[in-house]
Amino acid sequence: MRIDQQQITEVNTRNNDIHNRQMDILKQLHSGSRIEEIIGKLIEFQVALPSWALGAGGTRFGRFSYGGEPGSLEQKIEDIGLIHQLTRTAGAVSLHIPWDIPDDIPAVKELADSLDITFDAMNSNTFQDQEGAAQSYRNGSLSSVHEAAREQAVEHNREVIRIGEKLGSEGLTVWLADGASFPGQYNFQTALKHTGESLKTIYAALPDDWKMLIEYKPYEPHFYSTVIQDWGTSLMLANACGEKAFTLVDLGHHLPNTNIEQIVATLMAQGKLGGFHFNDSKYGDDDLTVGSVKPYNLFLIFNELVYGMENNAENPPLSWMIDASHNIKDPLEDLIQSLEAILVAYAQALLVDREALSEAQQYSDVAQCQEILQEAYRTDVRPLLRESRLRSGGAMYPLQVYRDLEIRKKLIRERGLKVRATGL
Ligand code: RM4
Ligand code: MN
Ligand code: MN
Repeated sequence: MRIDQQQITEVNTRNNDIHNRQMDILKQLHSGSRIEEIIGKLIEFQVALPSWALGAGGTRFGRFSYGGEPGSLEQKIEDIGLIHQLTRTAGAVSLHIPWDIPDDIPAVKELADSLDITFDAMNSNTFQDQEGAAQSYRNGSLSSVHEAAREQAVEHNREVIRIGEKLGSEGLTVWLADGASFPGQYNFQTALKHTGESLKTIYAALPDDWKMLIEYKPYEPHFYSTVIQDWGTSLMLANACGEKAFTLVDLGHHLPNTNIEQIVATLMAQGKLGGFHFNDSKYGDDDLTVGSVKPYNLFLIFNELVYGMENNAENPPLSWMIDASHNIKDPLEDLIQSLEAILVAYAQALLVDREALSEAQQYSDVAQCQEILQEAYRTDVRPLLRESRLRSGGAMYPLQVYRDLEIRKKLIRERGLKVRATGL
């Protein structure tokens, strides 16, 4: 299903008066050229959507279908196409293998191309046993004491690279569920050593122009220890692999109140932040809609990301992905909201008067430092988002257009009420 571009243009022109006045005010408050620069950056910014995020959400206690779920990888890519058409920000998909193995690679590529969607980092999955697999990951994968299990997990990652190469992806994300549920269950040093060796073997199969992204997480699914528990462990493993290996920060993978913005700054200063997963949380890895609980925190993190992108030339361009669950919301609406929150935080961070901030820091004018940050955070930057979407052919009000055009109803008509998404 595609939206008629004409319908988007019609709604856009309906809202133009107020929008133009809002833009004028922003240009008066900040210089016109600065505003132009920010709009340019917003147009460029693209976030990958994971292939598993398009199906109905829920928790491990229950799953509530919304109807019209995508029944194939092709339909998932079509859904991303719809979001991208409305927002012009979702120009990439991040595949989870084996949940979404493409049957017909050239056809899937062609479809994605036609929707202006590229293939971002590939995600391997060694946290679930696959049907017919010789080895079980019950006792770990890359870290397992069982050599055969480690080998199978390494081979799976190699396979994911091979699929990704055919699709034009340039990255592999490794997230390990490996850990211990109880003290004494495994030897910390042995598990870490095995993991390091397994990662190096995978790294050896990494094409030259690829990045390997190593994710960390302090707990869950194991509740006593995880092998790659924090950014320090991830960085250490990445450094041991080589220059194509990087740390990936997932917002939900931290203990409460961790200073994530400082982690981002530290990694970027080392040129080692390679990927970023967006979500929000109140308690743990809640995977809530981006910006729904702690938008100021997201702004502070973006403030460091922007500083790093402007000052750390040695840090590669980041792979951005939404890694959230919509629970009881319509997935497409939820993803539109997440993209909006990401761009709001990005625009606010771009608006920070960095020169003034650096000067205030130089004089240790603490109150002024806070004023400068909050001045940017409290600016309503949404007109800038609308302007960037207007210029790139998207909808100024994506969620409103999605609802006005009754897209979910049409998807249900097309695919049925009781279909269940493949994968997760
Ligand atoms: C994990 C981790 C990975 C994601 C899986 C589904 O918690 O965040 O990035 O791919 O969930
Ligand atoms: Mn993640
Ligand atoms: Mn997670």
